[in-house]
Amino acid sequence: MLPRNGITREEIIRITETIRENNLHKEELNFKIIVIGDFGVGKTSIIGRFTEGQFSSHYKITIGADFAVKTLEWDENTRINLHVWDIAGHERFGSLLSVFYRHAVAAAIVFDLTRPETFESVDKWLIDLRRKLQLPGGKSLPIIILANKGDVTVSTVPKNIDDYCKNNDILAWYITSAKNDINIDEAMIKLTRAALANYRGFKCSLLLTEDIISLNDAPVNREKQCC
Ligand SMILES: Nc1nc2c(ncn2[C@@H]2O[C@H](COP(=O)(O)OP(=O)(O)O)[C@@H](O)[C@H]2O)c(=O)[nH]1
Ligand SMILES: [Mg+2]
Repeated sequence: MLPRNGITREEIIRITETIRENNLHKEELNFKIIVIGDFGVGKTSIIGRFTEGQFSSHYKITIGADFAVKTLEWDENTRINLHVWDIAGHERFGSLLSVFYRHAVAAAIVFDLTRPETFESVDKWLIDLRRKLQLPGGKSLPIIILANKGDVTVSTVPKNIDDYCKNNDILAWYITSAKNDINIDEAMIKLTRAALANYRGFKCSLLLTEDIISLNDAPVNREKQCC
């Protein structure tokens, strides 16, 4: 067989097969993460930065509910496809259709440091989110707050933001910049880690329930490792 760029066809097939085999054992998870907040705070830019590694200063209004996917090779056993959902011009109402929230496992609420009044809206978004999205098993939804456009100013960070997060069961908050790529990956990884812990905890409690049911059916001594 003729070599192509120095690699034979057989070698290409062998390498492809090795990659396929290496990946077969991986658990593949699909997580929906939603990004909410007022119009113009930088949601679409943050999602673009995280999923495409790009920033465009050309103003582009998001049309229709939209999402972008980013695949994370989380560890040697786990691949996570993050479906990051963007809202679609309904920001002005501060309330979204339940279908947008459905099956989400985590959320980022964004405000704009150059318009401190957008922090006031965070509460409105949080109320809408909690009203329309409950995780199975009563788990707490991982939520982070992103104080965006930190490249322009940080003097407007709300003084009460730590207390706000503590009092409202918010996982963490970050000063971000979609423009200068500050803290976006860190924030999204933190959110994903919490969603994964929830998911594993949920699977674990399902396994335990199965155990209880089957133990009731047929009491046998056995050990089962969970998570
Ligand atoms: N300086 C700066 N501008 C940003 C940043 N993120 C977004 N923008 C700009 O803010 C405007 C609104 O951003 P966009 O992502 O469309 O906001 P959305 O309505 O929340 O989706 C656009 O002109 C962006 O270029 C940032 O981190 N820094
Ligand atoms: Mg947008």
